[in-house]
Amino acid sequence: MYAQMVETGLSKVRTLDDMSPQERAFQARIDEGVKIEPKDWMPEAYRKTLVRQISQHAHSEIVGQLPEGNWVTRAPTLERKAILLAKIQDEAGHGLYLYSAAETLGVSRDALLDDLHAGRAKYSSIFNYPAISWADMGAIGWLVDGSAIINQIPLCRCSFGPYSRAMVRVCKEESFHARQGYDIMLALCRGTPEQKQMAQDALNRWWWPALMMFGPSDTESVNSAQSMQWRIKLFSNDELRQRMVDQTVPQIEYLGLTVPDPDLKWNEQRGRYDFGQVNWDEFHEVVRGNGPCNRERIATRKKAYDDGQWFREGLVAHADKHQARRAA
Ligand code: BYC
Repeated sequence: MYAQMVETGLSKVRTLDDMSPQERAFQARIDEGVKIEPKDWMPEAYRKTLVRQISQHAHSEIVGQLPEGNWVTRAPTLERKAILLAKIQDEAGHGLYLYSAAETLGVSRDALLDDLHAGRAKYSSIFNYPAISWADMGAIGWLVDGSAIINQIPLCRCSFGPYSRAMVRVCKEESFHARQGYDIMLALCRGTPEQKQMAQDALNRWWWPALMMFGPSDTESVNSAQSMQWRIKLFSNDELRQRMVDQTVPQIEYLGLTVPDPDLKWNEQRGRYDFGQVNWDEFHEVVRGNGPCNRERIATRKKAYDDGQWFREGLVAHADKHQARRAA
């Protein structure tokens, strides 16, 4: 198994017998559906798990701006450009809500960003793939944001208050993102044969990486059991991946495209699709930092951060000036 970046101090799921009275009371609140707020007592491992997941999620949002940023200057119409810009800007906002939610747990945004820039932090594997054609803007909105919605709608009900509230707004915006992606695909599929081929090519390249977004299979998912006990996760990785397939295949059929999976088959008994094996070797390589664009993504983020230093300093100087005036 590839390395865990954060040691939460837990090697197995804690049963009620393993817990102190305080931990038992905490688990009881979770089981009753009570939201945990930043000032409430919480087990250190719960706090660390949240910092890990929320910060990885925040990093994914801001690194996730990069593949689409590549197409802002080349969008085919002014309208498409305005929509794409708005979507990318939304992702920056999602990063902000999430870093803020992480900060309520006692970590600083600067420290989290240091980890990202130093390659110590994870972010979603999906953003290490290149966006090489305009059709990729359609596939990303539709499949990547579509997967994000499937993963994040349950998180609106997760046990940690600031994270769950951030997710409500994020999910509303993701719905617009997925819709605009599908709209691009629809336009291409109703266009010339070459345009439809572009759409098929984008689907072929983004389908499997999108399924990898849900994380390793349940048998390999080291964090799932404890996170589910704490209601940080509500559904398993495989369950959400299956929902993605079931929801998306009819949309692919409507576009008149082909699912790039020879093993995909409707299973009458289960009432769900059976589908082929994800290439987990590829997933692990990408998560280890060896995907097609990992180095480029981190270098671009670092440069954006360094280039923005003067602006952050300006903001702080402005805030200090106002504070001094108020104090005088
Ligand atoms: N890529 O035990 P597991 C978006 C890591 S943003 C990289 O199952 P967990 C969007 C995992 O972190 C998309 N790493 O972990 C943005 C863990 O490593 P550590 C991001 C992955 O946490 C802009 C290890 O593998 N969404 O959609 O229980 C534009 C073992 O996995 C990946 C979120 O972050 C991956 N795909 O479950 C458009 C949602 N998968 O930390 C769209 C919130 C797994 O032990 N996060 N790993 O070293 C989650 O729901 C969960 O963290 C995951 C993983 C389902 C992702």
